[in-house]
Order: sequence, then structure tokens, then C-alpha cells
Amino acid sequence: MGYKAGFIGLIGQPNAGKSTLMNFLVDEKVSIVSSKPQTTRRRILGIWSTDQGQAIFVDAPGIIKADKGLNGFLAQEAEDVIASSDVLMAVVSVDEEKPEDAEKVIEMVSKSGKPWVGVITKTDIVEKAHRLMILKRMIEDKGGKALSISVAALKKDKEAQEDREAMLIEILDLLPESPAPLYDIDLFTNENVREMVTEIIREKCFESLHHEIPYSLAVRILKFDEEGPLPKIYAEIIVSKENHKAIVIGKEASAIKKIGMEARKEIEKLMDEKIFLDLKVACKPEWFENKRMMKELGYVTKSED
Ligand SMILES: Nc1nc2c(ncn2[C@@H]2O[C@H](COP(=O)(O)OP(=O)(O)OP(=O)(O)O)[C@@H](O)[C@H]2O)c(=O)[nH]1
Ligand SMILES: [Mg+2]
Repeated sequence: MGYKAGFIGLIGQPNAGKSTLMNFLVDEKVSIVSSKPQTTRRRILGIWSTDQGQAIFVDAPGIIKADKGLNGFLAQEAEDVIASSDVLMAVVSVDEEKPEDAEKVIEMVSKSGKPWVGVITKTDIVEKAHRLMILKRMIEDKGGKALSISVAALKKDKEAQEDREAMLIEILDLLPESPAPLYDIDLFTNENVREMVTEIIREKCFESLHHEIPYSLAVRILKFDEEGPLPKIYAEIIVSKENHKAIVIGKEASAIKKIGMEARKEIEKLMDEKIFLDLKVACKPEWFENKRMMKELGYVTKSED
């Protein structure tokens, strides 16, 4: 087998475990994860390189139907990932609310005409274990190979590592031949530190805030000052309604302090040094209806770029 390289799109319903799976496969925290659906907002690349080839995973937002605003962007982004990948992974969870939703994903991926595999996630949820066989059959009925991943996606034991390697080799085999790697083999993502910091802050907001707030919130870096021994990062949490500001800040600033502390710890891990993080909250009414704001926040599809 010659050297292989290409893009593998992860396609699934919101919350199916796509980002968790990609992080597990590339063995790095590249894409943010939360217990709420619609966490991932734009494609994030996770890169795995070996002597035999390079697998570039494309984590996409979950499949949703919408044509405008932020949701319209999410729907378009997932579609673009299907169109631009070499290989697809239909990611279906045993924990899906409606099993028909898994079928929709499998149908969509199999209809693409591209090589694909089905990956069944969350198989550690014992009360849903009976779904494993149903999903496996759904995948095989559409001509796909069914792979499953348990809590493996969250664990680092030997068995999980073996599952991981087996899955990677299976995927590499489906990729096109390539004369050379497509990205530097030392990279595990194409995201820069600034983008990763923005996403880490957004992840902490997703877990700490409830109802509609995380869905109408965005984060941007105002200043990234790397001079001196303690890098200083000034970021802004953008909400769409004035009354959301007080909620994000919390009583005696308790909510924003918690978000800031959790984000700082993770950013320090990423940058491998102590940092100073300053978070502000600003209201930009209906920012997701504003093309310029959407572009500034990175929510712009390739075709609009
Ligand atoms: N029990 C269990 N939970 C999992 C597993 N994989 C992911 N999860 C959890 O499922 C939730 C959603 O995971 P994500 O990886 O964010 O899902 P996603 O498909 O990327 O979601 P969106 O970005 O919103 O489309 C998180 O709370 C994860 O911790 C698994 O194998 N077992
Ligand atoms: Mg995700």
C-alpha cells in the first residue's frame, strides 16, 4: 500500500459524540465537547500522521435543518463537510433520542457515494445496549462497515488504545493515495492558539450556562499580549440580549468567575505556562443576524469566504 492522505468528515446528529471521537482518534483535545447539543459550530481539523499516511478528521456541527442565522450556518457547514471530504464517518449513538435520527445520518452518508464507515458511540450506556445490534444492522443494510466505540472514547486503557489503532488503520485504508502528507506531520490540528483559546472559553460557557444562553453566545479575543513572562489574554463573551449579561456574570460575578477559572486552567495546559485571563461580557443584539459579526467570529462558510 502506497502513502495515503485525505479528509474524513464526521457526520452525525448533534450530541452524538463526534468531537469526543475525534479527540480520541487524534489523542489530543482539539475540539470542544459538552453535554449539550450543537456545541461544535464550525469545522475543526484533527490530524493523525503515521509512516503509512495522514488521516485528517473534520469534526462538523451536528446535522440540523435550518436556513438562516447561526443555525443556517451550522446546517450549511455540515453539508459542506460531506461534500468536501474524501471519506465519511456516520457517527451514531446508542443514546439517540429517536433511532430514526440515526437512520437519517446513515442514509445521508451512504448516499454521498463516498467510501464510508459507521461508528456507533456510547456503547457503555448499558440500558441502551440493545440498540447496538439495531444500529449495526442499519449500517450494514446500507452497505457500510460498522465499527463501535465504547466509553473507549473517554478512557485511555490498553483495550481502548487497541480499538483506536484498529479504527485508524481501517480508515487509512479508505483514503486516496497521496505523494506526500497534506499537513506538517508534527501538527495535530490546523487551529491556532487564539482559535483554541476562544473555543475553550466557549466550552466552559456551554457547560455553565443553561436554556437558550449558550446557543446565542459567542466569544472573541480582544487582545492577546504575549510580551513578558505572563501572557495576558483579554476576551469578550458576546450575548444577544441585555438580560443575558447579568446571567453570564452571575450573583456577585460567581458565574463568570467560574467560567474564567475553568478556562484559564485549560488554556494554561494548552500553552504550557501560566496566563492571565480577563473576561468581559458585551451585548450585541442579534449578532447572528449580522453578516459582518458572523464573519468576524469565524462563522462563515467556505463559499461565502
Ligand atoms: N457515556 C458516554 N458518553 C459519551 C461518549 N462519547 C461522548 N460522550 C458524551 O456525549 C456528550 C456529547 O459529546 P460531543 O463529543 O460534544 O458530541 P458532538 O457529536 O460533537 O456534539 P455537537 O458538537 O453538539 O454536534 C458529551 O457529554 C460527551 O462527554 C461515550 O462513548 N460514552
Ligand atoms: Mg461536537
